[in-house]
Amino acid sequence: MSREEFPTDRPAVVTCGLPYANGDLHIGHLRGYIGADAFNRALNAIGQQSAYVCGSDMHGTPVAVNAEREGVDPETFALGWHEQYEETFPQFNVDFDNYGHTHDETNTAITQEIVRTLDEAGYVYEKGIQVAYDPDADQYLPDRYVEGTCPYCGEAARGDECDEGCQRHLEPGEVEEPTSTITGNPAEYRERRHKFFEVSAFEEYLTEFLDGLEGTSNARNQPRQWIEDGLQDWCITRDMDWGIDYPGEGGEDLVLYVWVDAPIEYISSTKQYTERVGADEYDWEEVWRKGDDASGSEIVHFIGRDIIQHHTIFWPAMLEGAGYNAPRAVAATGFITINGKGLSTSRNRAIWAKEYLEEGFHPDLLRYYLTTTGGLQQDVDFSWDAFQEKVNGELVGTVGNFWYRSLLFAYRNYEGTPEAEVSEEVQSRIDGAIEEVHEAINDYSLRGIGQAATRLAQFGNEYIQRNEPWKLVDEESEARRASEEPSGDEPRGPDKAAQVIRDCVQIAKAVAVLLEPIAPEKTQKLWDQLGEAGAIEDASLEDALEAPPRTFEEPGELFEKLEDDRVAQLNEKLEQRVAAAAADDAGEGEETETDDTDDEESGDMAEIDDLEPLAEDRISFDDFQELDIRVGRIETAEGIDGADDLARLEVDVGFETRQVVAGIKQLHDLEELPGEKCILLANMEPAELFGVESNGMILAAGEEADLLTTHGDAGVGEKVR
Ligand code: B3M
Ligand code: ZN
Repeated sequence: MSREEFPTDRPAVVTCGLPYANGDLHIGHLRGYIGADAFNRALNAIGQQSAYVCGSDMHGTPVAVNAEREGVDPETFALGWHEQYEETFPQFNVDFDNYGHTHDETNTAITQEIVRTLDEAGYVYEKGIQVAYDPDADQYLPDRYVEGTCPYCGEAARGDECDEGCQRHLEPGEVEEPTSTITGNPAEYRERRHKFFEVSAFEEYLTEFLDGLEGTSNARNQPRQWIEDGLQDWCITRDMDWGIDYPGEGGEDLVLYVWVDAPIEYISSTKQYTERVGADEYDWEEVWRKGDDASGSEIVHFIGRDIIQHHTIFWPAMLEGAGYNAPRAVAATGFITINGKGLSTSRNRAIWAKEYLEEGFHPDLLRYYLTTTGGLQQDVDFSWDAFQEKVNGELVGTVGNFWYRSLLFAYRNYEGTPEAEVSEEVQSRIDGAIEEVHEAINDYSLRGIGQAATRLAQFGNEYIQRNEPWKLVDEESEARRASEEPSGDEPRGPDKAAQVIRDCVQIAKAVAVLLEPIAPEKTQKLWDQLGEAGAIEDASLEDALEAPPRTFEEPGELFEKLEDDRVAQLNEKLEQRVAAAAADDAGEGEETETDDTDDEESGDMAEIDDLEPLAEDRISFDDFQELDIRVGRIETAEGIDGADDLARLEVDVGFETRQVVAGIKQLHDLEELPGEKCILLANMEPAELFGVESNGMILAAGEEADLLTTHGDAGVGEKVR
């Protein structure tokens, strides 16, 4: 089913996964909030009515565990963080139309109403299950109170999520070798009665829903696999005090699982927005309530790729069961790595929101970096060096340079916008850029939006260079001195100069209009410099073609170069911070992360006589660099019919999934491989084996084809260097 393109005449809502109100915000969070904010601004710019709503996620063990650690009750603890987030987001120009939280009255009421509706419709049932219990702490161990091993991929996992491995949601009792995070003791199991939501009843609905779902491809493909594997019903209650009370009978001592009320905040927050501005301006029910209009909703969710299952299985099933509209799109973004390594808050390997601002950097620089470095699905690496390159190259060198030189020239020679018509060439180039933004929006490509603007500025620089208006202006004064008009058919001198500068001013304005979703504050400054009235965020993309005011003041430069010594300083600070955290860790003698391997000796030394001698010939570092070796994750593995040794693998390499043929059929239990990380030579020439194309080579060692892997936090898609 293909949907009517944006803009449509129905109101849209853009949301972003709710931050748990449990700690400082960092660059990993910001990627999502900034991205969704930019998308919402872009929708507005093309005339799509849209609201951007979100809220703090106050419940669940992520909050309770951290509150307990601080010795504060969870409500006070969560509210404290909530208030901080409310202050922090605007500092990054993240402009929510409503920012609520899951513990408020609106969300409590809507959550309980939805659960009651599901119950009345027969989708909720009670069942006895084994729940982890810590006898020493005399406490049940929901979710983050228990850790163990993922039954699907074997990675270390939390009670309700395989956060280090396959990212699956885990049901109570599923995690293997469970230990209590309170005492470190092995958990016992006890029988408890809990409420279940019958997700399995929605198999057909969800299959169809996924076929029509827009956004990133991972948000369609992963859940398809989960459906194929068989949908499990979902336990929606927990043995805790902190949360929203289960509203029906038989659940008096239970609260709802945090993942029930968290997404419902998307609805609640939209409702609060309507309550503030009035239904005439924005009607939340038109967005969320299922009406007669079968053409679907304009609900767009931005989320992290670790919570796809919640948004594409549980959530649409709940919405459908309770009579609400399902999302039009789920855009699942990749993670942020820092200097090529996984972001780790406990290792202090992160760029904190506060820290970034305290360093004195403008929020729009980070907005630009995070939205235009890599596609949505890709993991994006942040390093101060890459940040510097992007800022100096694209923002200072291309956009800022073009803005400043064209406006300054216009100001000095014409005191503003020269009186001339915009040339056809420039008019159609701007039209093209506007079209690119439309396409990017409909592809959910933030990078596409940013690139449309930056490329237009690039064109502006080339245009000014090619037409050399400074020479034309000189010709004007020479001509005046010689009191003769320049000859030739083409207008030369003053007319031509005015024409070129008129074009440049228009391009400068258009770049600002196009870039506004990503750099709202900097583009507002350019808007002011052009003498435009009002807010650039209220401008529509078409305004890019409207003439700026005739006169304006002397412009100033809007971007500042980031110097090498500053970057060196920032790098050092970050290194020291990470080292200090590691030292603390070692001092305490306890692991704070689960991804460290233990010291167990495995893989003994091979017999020297059996080894291939070391190569005599050396290769250069450049030669090595030519090998594009990546961390991958095996998605599927199956034998190739007719070939004794060969297996066909599908390997996720971050940007795409590669089909690879490997001689491991006899040597590995193929069913065990999905979910395993592997190392892949990605730029191996493609080859065909038994009629199957192999597009890469899995690296293995030894007679048994021991598959190479990584043991730390290197993410999928990362380059081996
Ligand atoms: N609070 C944070 C996360 O898992 C979680 C998101 C809720 S979105 C409804 O990324
Ligand atoms: Zn797993």
